[in-house]
Amino acid sequence: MALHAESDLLKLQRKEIIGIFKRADTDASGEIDASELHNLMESVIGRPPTPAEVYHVGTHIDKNGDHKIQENEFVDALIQWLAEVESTRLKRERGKLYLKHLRLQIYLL
Ligand SMILES: [Ca+2]
Ligand SMILES: [Ca+2]
Repeated sequence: MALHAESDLLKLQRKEIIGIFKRADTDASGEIDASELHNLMESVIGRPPTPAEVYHVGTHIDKNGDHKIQENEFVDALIQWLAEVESTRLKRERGKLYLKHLRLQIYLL
């Protein structure tokens, strides 16, 4: 499904994500390198990430393979991640609703 226009929420998310990117890019090079990614992950997960974790996240976000994260790569990855989180949440809620419906059916039998 193609997105015709970004929702306000998405615009807000994009702005916030760019803000996170700019804060993570501590030397203002316009890219997040491995050590900046390490620091960003530490602030997110509350402990220093292992080199494997940094590598895993880095290669997932780094689409052009230059071992650095550009702003568009970062924004795309986080928006996709947020969308996945949201759809998982919706699925779970739909599941709960289904269960409620099922219980009601059983009750009415
Ligand atoms: Ca940088
Ligand atoms: Ca890159």
